[in-house]
Amino acid sequence: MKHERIVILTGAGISAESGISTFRDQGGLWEQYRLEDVATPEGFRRNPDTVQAFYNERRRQLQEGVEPNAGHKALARLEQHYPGQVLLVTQNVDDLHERAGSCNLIHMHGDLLQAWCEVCHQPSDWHEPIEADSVCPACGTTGRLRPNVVWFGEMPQQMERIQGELAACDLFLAVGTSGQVYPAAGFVELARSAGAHTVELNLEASEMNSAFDEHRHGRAGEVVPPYVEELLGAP
Ligand code: BV8
Repeated sequence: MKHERIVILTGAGISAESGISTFRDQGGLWEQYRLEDVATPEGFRRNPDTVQAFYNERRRQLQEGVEPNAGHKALARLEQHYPGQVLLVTQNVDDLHERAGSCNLIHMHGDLLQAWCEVCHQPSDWHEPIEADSVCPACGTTGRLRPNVVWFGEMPQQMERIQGELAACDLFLAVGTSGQVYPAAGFVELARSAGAHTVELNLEASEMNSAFDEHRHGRAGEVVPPYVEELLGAP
């Protein structure tokens, strides 16, 4: 087996063919909303109803006919059949990797289908809209729930574990990410300094394009499955 430990980073681009808006493409979320208003703690403090509505709408959409696509399924197939370790780190807050069958998975920017209580700091599964009078299932407090999502200026989740895995990997793949948001955009450099081979699978060259050894440009549903078959077929 050529590679013992594979780390995969995904971004919004892998969910685009499932009908979920990306952030920075034509018609993306940051064309409809100001990032500062809906994806920062300051924005939430200023206008909690606006932020809750932004995430309630995305949570609703996610549960209305959105399905994992061939890109998600190929990454799950790699985890299931590859003889080495495969860790999937996603910036996405949708549940499409889980629904495609990925298990060894980290949601570094949180999970749209969880709420987080500002009083007891516990996450809870949450598939409904979060309202001003929603009650925390863990501590019973009313009106202090927010989406369990990492906003700008907040620390992404499980960073120590991710950094340890990047320092030990020998293959790093980035799928469907523009490479504009840190610390995720810096992962390719950490992988390179660990001596890993690095591959970018994206619709077009990302901000971090020059940091990758190899590039497969195209839609995730078209470029990820054949690349996974190459990895599974390699001696
Ligand atoms: C942190 C929330 C420190 C959930 C997200 C000034 C002030 C404060 C902070 C900063 C600052 N300057 C820099 C920073 C750091 C900041 C940052 O990087 N800002 C950027 C904008 C410059 N980062 C942070 O704040 C992070 N935290 O630094 O904490 C700290 C330290 C100590 C203690 C406390 C704190 C937190 C970042 C997380 C923010 N939350 N999301 C949500 O609402 O979803 S980020 C958001 O962007 C999403 O998570 C998204 O995944 C992520 C990255 O975007 P992409 O996934 O790459 O999506 P994008 O649309 O950009 O690109 C899509 C790509 O797919 C494109 O390349 C496209 O070509 C491609 N594509 C499209 N279709 C397809 C396709 N590819 C394949 N197939 C297709 N069909």
